[in-house]
Amino acid sequence: MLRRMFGAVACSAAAYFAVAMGTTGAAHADFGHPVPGQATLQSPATPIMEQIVSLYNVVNITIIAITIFVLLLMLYVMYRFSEKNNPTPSRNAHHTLLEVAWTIVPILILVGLAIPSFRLLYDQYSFPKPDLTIKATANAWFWEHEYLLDKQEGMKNVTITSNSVGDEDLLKAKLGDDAFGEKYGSLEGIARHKALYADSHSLWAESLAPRKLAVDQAIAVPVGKVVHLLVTSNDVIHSWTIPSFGSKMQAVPGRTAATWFQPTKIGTYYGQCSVLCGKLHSAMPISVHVVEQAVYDKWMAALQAKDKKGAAQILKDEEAARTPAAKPVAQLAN
Ligand SMILES: [Cu+2]
Repeated sequence: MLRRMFGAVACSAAAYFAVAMGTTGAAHADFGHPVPGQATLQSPATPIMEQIVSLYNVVNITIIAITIFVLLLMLYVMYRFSEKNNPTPSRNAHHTLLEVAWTIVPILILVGLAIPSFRLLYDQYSFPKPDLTIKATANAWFWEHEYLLDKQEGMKNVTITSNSVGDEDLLKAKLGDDAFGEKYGSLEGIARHKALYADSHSLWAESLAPRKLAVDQAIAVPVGKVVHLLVTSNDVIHSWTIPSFGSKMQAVPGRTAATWFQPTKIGTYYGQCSVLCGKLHSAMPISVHVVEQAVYDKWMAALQAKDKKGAAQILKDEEAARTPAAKPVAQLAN
């Protein structure tokens, strides 16, 4: 019976492991944002996030295996030691070996979980030498990213302000301000919101950016480079987050915190402010383009020449070139 029980645990753990690896590893490989139906973490784009995903898998498998083991044990005990099957109960009150085992085994399991967990914590707070330092400043309700470059010859610091792009912005860009005013000017409140949502649907389908995560000016970092990110705030507490990087840091006014990431995959990665900061908390998305060094240099040269439009276009062209035509469109819930 015991052998059969352990067999069942091993089987279900293996099955779960296959599912977990499939969903976190392959299915979302090309996205830097959540997708409909997603049940697990976003795909990793940094070594730290890879560690987070594997710890998540190990902890989940352990929990599921223990739950199944306890369930089967209870069912077995209920059946085997029922009044009918076991009319004269044993008078034994102790079993030394069993008691030692049910103390030692959980300790070993906890130590086994603690080792990768402490290793991850240590790695998250061990900052490798930076290739690039960016200071992210949170404002109600947008992010500013200042590239700290003035130690390099001929370079100035540049600041990129990222504002959220909404349904209204997309429709205005398509129709022009006058036509937009004529069509939607008389609408108010929920009616306006509903009309804008319905009419912008097809525009979002064409857009490369997911709805609710799009920004007007994204930032870019070169692939494979270590980026230090200093995080602070101008008003209330916000939080800078890119799930695929495994980076999350509170932005506290009057203080500067730091995190780091080393993106290893080219792509566009999205995140949001992750601390409830007020009315327009949802309008604080973050978009980071991870690009080849040459593209980054071109983009930075445009920014140094104060050509923000040109810089944004460089990122847009690069994204369009690497995005397959039949890109699945992520429509986040309204
Ligand atoms: Cu917020």
